[in-house]
Amino acid sequence: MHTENLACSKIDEAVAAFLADSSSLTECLPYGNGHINDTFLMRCQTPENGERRYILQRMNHDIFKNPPQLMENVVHVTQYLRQIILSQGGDPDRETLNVVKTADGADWYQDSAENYWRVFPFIERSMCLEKVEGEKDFYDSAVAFGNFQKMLAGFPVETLHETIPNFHNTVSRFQDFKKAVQDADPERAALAQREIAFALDREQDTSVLTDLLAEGTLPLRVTHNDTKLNNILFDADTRKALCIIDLDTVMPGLSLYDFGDSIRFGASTGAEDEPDLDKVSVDLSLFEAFTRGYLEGCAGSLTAKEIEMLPMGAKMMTYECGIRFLADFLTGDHYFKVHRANHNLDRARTQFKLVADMEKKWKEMQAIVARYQNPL
Ligand code: ADP
Ligand code: GN1
Ligand code: MG
Repeated sequence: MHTENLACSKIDEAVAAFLADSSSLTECLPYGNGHINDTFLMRCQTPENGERRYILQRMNHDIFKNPPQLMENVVHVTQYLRQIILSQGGDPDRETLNVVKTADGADWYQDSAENYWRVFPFIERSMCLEKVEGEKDFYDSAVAFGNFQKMLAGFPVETLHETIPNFHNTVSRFQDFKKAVQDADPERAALAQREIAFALDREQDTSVLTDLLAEGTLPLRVTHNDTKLNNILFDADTRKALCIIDLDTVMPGLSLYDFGDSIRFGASTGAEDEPDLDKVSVDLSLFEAFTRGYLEGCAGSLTAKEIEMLPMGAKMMTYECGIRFLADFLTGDHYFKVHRANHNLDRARTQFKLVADMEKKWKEMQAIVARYQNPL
């Protein structure tokens, strides 16, 4: 077995907990580009000499404080989706994640170093895009995220645990950011002076969504909350959106969170960590494609106020992600995985460049949304 580069020593224990016969494992290597969990691709030989692949993940329990509760959400949500997909004649083995049990019948495994592990079947003949390659892909992802929310509209929301409290509460994120500025490493703070000022200047925006939620103007729904493009798998044969993954943050939330988080990642002309800011701007054609797809996927379930606020959702999710990256940079990169010096600062810069560009293109973004709100 190849176990090159394995991030944690107890992985063998985890593999043994999930596989009836550990000797069937032929390879286990780090996989994917997630910023949070440690993800591995396991290849196993079947008794018929075929191959079966699985995703093995060590859940990040610094971030997700209660992995058993998180897994209860994931099991509950995937079983619910499975029933809906079946009732619609779909293929639940490909259109939703499925949790693989340990040999003891549990949904997760805790190793002797207190790491929490889980396994999903690898969804074969699928692909994960790290960047939008065309309007059609982005539109498809929008329909899928809208449809995901629609499928979960009847989910018993009171049974969901809050896996990260205040995840998209921008007011509370701003408080955390200000604390990070106070506690910042001085050299890092000096490098990020302009970005800190940019973020502080926009304090008055931070309560827009929380106020509308508190006064009941925007409805609470079951949302995904982490709708970036690499949290969706596309069918490799048809290139259609196939399966929404990374269900760790499925929680009550605003539709604007899902819309906005997709826009901040997918409607940018540059990568999330592009160091050359000249390459980073909001592509309005992509913004329009996503708006069209998301409203189609939600199939009439969004209120007029939600639709009107879509541009604000995009701006606030981009700003919020920017202050999260910047806070992490200032305090030593403990949250998001980093792969080079100043990586989180580069990420924060792209988010703020996008916020500034949205402010410039605000009227156009509103006009695009209005066209879909009042179709001719
Ligand atoms: P993180 O929370 O760290 O972002 P994800 O759950 O998103 O972790 O997984 C990381 C990557 O692994 C995904 O972006 C995707 O490429 C891949 N992946 C995750 N689950 C599956 C699966 N069941 N089948 C195929 N690929 C998967
Ligand atoms: C993280 O897990 P991943 O890589 O899909 C983060 C999101 C951020 C995103 C930025 C649980 O998403 O909130 O928007 O990075 N997830 C968590 O790329 O914090
Ligand atoms: Mg992910």
